[in-house]
Order: sequence, then structure tokens, then C-alpha cells
Amino acid sequence: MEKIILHIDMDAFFAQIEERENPHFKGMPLVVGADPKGGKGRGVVATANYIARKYGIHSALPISRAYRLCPKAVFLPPDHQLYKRVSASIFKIIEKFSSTLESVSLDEAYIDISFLKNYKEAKELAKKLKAEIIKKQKLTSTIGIGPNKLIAKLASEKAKPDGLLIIKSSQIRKFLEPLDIQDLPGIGPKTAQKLRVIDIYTIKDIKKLVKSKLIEMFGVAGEKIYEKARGIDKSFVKSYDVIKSVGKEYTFEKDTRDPELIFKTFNELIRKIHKEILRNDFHFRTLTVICRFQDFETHTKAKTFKNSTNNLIVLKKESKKLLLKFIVENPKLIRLIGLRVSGLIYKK
Ligand code: TTP
Ligand code: MG
Repeated sequence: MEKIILHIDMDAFFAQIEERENPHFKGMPLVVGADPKGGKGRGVVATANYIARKYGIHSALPISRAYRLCPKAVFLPPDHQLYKRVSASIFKIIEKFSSTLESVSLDEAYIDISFLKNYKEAKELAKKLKAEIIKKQKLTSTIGIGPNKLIAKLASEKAKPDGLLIIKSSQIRKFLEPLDIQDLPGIGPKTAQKLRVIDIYTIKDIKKLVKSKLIEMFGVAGEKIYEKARGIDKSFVKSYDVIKSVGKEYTFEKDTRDPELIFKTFNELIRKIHKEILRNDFHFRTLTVICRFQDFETHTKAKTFKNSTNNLIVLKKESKKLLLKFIVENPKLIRLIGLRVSGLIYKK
């Protein structure tokens, strides 16, 4: 089945945080990085806000060049501790929208949202995610959505700043073809130069080259370029808890509060997870119940045992207790339920 992948990247991350912390800088060109020392400074630009970018200032540019391009800009040293704290808060928000999350950097992540039924729902989720980051952190982000990581990332790059762009499978060709070769991840300046020499400038041009030609030019990387130019990317969203836990989720056909249906489904999840635990000779210490409500709000409840276990009766009893709490505490309709066991120990 086709996947739905979401890529999120904060806009001008360090600079935007500095603007938030120092509102009097709003509307001015702002550069975060090394001290320009009146044009004599060494070191580089970490990032610049979008106003400063209009002067040609961007990440990794020597700070002395940035100073020459716009001497009146506000130049600030980076406050990494602050950015890390903000990043952690943002990831806490993102996590609530999908348990399959891969963090790429402080301000960038992929989440797998294939549990949604269609792109309309994906758009809704993306809007909520953006809105929650604005509400809780007063920061704008950009989201790209597509059938794989490559397309999701390229979509968000295209939509920056404060954007949301969805590229469905049927739109990939039209979206990719006009892009510059260097827009394609994996094509750096050197690869691009070799391609330009043979009059290849756009992704559409790349498609004129047969696979063997690309392999001849770039080795294994050539094959990847061939695939990417066609929007093909088979890589997974590498959730860090994938191996450390066993989990299953189920999205109901229709949001529900029918206890019979909910518990019947839950029993099924328990049975599947238990089977997987036994098959892998795992014992677990923590179990987590996940409940997503009709408005996508996702909550988890967890219980950690003193000793690890693989006992079905314990799993059933304790996880159902947690699920029951959700139902009692919250009157909203339920969209998805999930169960995960973690703190796994291999015991034969
Ligand atoms: P990016 O997401 O690449 O850039 P950005 O968030 O500033 O701008 P946008 O996404 O809107 O294009 O990087 C995130 C942060 O990482 C950035 O704010 C600063 C830091 N960074 C560096 O310190 N050096 C670099 O060369 C890059 C690219 C980023
Ligand atoms: Mg960013």
C-alpha cells in the first residue's frame, strides 16, 4: 500500500528563535553566527532570517562576506543551549502526531502518517501540527507531504517559509522535472558540475540519461540518482524505537466510543504483540497504550514493571486498565488505539 510521509522543517530556525526572544529585532535583517568584527571576523553564518537572505546571506557563508553584503544587519552569536531546549519541545509536539518519527537535525524530522486514509486527512494533520507549534512555541515551520521521504523533503523545501505542500504520486513528474539537478539530495556541487558539462541542468534532463550511463559516471550513487530523478525512494522513516519496542496500532473505520468494538480490537492488538514477543524471545518491562482522539490529539499511558515479563495475562490485565482510563477520562470519540511494549530483554 502507498505510504504517506510528512517532512517538517522549522523556518530559519536559530534566527527565528532569536527574533522571538528579542522582539525589537522583528523586521530587521538578522544573522546568527560568528562575530563579524566589523568585517574582519572569521567563521561563518549559522543561519539568517528571510529578510537577511534577500541580501544574499545564507548558512555557511563567511561572516565577513555577510557583513559586507549587509553591514546594518543584526549579528548575534548562537545560543545552542536555547536552541536545543526549543528543539526538544518541538519534538514533543511532533511525537504526538505519529509514533514513527525520524529526527534528522534539531529542526527537521520525518513522520510516517500512513495510518491516515488519504491526503485530505494528511493536510488536516499538517495544519494542526503547524498550528500547535505556533501556539506553544510561537515559531513557524514548513511541511511537505508525499508518498516517500524524498518527495516530502523536496515539497517542504519548495514551500518555505511557513508553507504546506502536498505532492501526490500523480503529481511527482510535473513537480520534479523543472527542479535544478542540485535540488536533488545526493547531487552536490561536484556531481552537478560533471552533469552540467554534458548539458544536464534539470531533473528532466537527468531522465534522458540511461541508468548504465549514470552508473558509469557516479558508481552506486548513479543508480540512486536514476531512481530519485523519477521520484523513487524506498527508504523507511527510521524511528529510533523501532527495534527497542514492539508496537501495533489500529485506526478505526469510523471514530468510535463503542466499548465492545474498542476492546475487541484491543484484544487483537494484544494477541498480535504477544505473538511477536514470543517469536522473538522478548520479555518486556514497559507497556504503553496509545490513544488518538477524533481531533488527532494523541495521548499515551504507560506502566513499567519491576521485573520483565512475557506473560499474556499480565499484558492483558495491565494494558486494559490503561485503556479503560482513557475511555473514562475523556469523552471524545476515539480514532486510533495502539499498544507498545518496550524495555525489551532477550530471554530464551
Ligand atoms: P536549516 O533547516 O538548514 O536552515 P534554517 O532552519 O535556518 O532555514 P530554512 O529551513 O528555513 O531554510 O538548518 C537548521 C539550523 O541549523 C539553522 O537555523 C542553523 C543551523 N545550521 C548551521 O548552524 N549551519 C549550517 O550550515 C546549516 C545549514 C544550518
Ligand atoms: Mg530549517
